Amino acid sequence: MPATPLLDTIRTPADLRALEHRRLQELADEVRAEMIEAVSLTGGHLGAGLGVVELTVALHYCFDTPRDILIWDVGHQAYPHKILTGRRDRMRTIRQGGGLSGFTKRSESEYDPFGAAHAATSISAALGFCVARDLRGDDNHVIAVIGDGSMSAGMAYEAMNNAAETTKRLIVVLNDNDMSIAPPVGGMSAYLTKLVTSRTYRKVRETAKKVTEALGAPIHDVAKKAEEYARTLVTGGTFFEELGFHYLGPFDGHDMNQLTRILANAKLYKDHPVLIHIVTKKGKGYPPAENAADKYHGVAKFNVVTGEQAKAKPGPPSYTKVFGQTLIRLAEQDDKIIGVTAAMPSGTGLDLFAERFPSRMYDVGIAEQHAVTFAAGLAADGMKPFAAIYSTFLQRGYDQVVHDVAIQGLPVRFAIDRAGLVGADGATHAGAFDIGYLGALPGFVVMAAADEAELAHMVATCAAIDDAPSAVRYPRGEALGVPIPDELAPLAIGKGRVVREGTTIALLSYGARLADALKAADRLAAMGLSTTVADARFAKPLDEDLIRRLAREHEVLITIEEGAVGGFGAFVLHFLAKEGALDCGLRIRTLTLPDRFQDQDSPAAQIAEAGLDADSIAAAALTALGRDALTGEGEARA
Ligand SMILES: Cc1ncc(C[n+]2csc(CCOP(=O)(O)OP(=O)(O)O)c2C)c(N)n1
Repeated sequence: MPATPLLDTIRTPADLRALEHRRLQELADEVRAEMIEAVSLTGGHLGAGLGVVELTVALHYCFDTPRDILIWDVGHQAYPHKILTGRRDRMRTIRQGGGLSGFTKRSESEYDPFGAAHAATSISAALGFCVARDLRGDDNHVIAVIGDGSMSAGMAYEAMNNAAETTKRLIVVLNDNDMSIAPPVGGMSAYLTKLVTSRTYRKVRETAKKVTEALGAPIHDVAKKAEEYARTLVTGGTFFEELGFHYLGPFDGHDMNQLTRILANAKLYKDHPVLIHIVTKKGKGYPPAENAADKYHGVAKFNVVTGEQAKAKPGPPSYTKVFGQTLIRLAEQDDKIIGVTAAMPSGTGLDLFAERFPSRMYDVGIAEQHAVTFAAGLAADGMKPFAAIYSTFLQRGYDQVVHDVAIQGLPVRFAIDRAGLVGADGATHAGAFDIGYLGALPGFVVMAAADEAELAHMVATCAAIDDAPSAVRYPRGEALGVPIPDELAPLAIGKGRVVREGTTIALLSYGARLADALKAADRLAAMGLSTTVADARFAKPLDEDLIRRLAREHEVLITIEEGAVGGFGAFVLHFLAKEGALDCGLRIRTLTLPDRFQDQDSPAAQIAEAGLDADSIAAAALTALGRDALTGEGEARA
């Protein structure tokens, strides 16, 4: 355990504010050590939090939280904030079942006024708090902290564009560590670098400060005037100024004196929103993180001394990797295939594609909406774009999926990773809704992979579909170890497959729950219940012949999917109702995720909680038959 004598005296930020200023850095050092120790035991987000330790201490020192509203963008950097806001004793439960969330969460603490996990929501939310305050006639401060990576997202600009005409008092801290998860991309990133590296700017700012000091102005006026001189003299106003912000910076975000001075100073601005540009180092203070290419953005458990992370047991590759490798195979035969990612090259497996085809891979930044319409443009001009986007992040681009892709029938291929429950990342990252939101769109081909060989075939199927949008969903994590065939044949569109023939019960699985459906069938067989297991493959178009047959020839039909209510099961029910097939007493049950947001837990515990493991599937079939869910006792109907 790190020695934490000062931190031991801090239960809430009020205790921190009672400290002498000269002790703040000492506290920051202890918070950093505590965070490294805690995350080494749990795994989680490390680099981003280490980079904002000084900022976190300074913010709680300068502002009266929770009365002053502090909103962290994404929330993955809020571990130091959690340590300082009464959650230190639960840090070792982070991202585990029943433990702290890995992000900010309203229900967790009054110091988390707004929850997050998706990027670039902080300025909009903060603006809402500002207006509520202004309408109430209150005088609390509102601060949003946003990273340079998140500044690549459209929402940040929508909010900044709207800020100055909406409130006079908002503080935005731009935490510029020149990193997203991967290196940041785009014009704004280049612009920020220019601001930071502009030596003339820095020099003039320093000179201006000295001049103002010499004139004997009070300390806060000194900083303010110095910035104004520097701005006028060198930049003539920045991009942020044009949007109506006072721009202050760039400052060293690890210099406690500078940070507390500038934050105190920012409180004085009452006529315009303020943007404070600080420069920090992702992974600061922990050499293994500072030196790693990814700055230890997200880590497994690790050895504090060496920084070495626990290795996953050798096993099958992840679905992500299978997708990346398959796309490379296909792209070798087809030079129209293009990879598109929204700031997630390694998360989507497109980093592999980028190594092989650097000129055919586009990282557009944290900009899912743009990624989708950019891909639509590519498709409209004859290319074959694969937009690889997590299910949860594609939600942000949904209007673009509808308006730019589906209505125009453009053959954009969507590779939907992290479909289904995602374990430690919890509800904000769960891929719960894509089956419903894509299956609702006319003309879309919507698939889910039951294993990695299926995924490879489905990616090949997407590549072959040139007259319609298509999508394939697949889960987080390791695949099943099923060999991937040498020949990748496109599947027959809208056709499922029967994996096991039976007579009494039909289990119709859509996607990666198939393995558990087969296990459930084994259990049922052991009770003498003959069970058919089918893999639907497609949620759209549905395999109507298969569904008709399963409904006609079995007493019970169970649909299984790792997605929200209103997905595959609903489509099957809708079809059967239309056919009148439900009028004859078919016993049908739809197994989906529960109709509530599930918190983080181990993947197996989440699946069991959702009632989608083998035992739950078997129990659902037994109950539908009127038998005991556990023992299977009771009589099946003749
Ligand atoms: C809408 C959305 N897309 C993608 C992500 C995945 N993601 C999480 S953090 C992150 C990088 C954020 O970079 P930055 O804001 O600079 O913060 P840093 O980690 O560098 O502190 C990304 C892309 C996300 N959270 N939300």
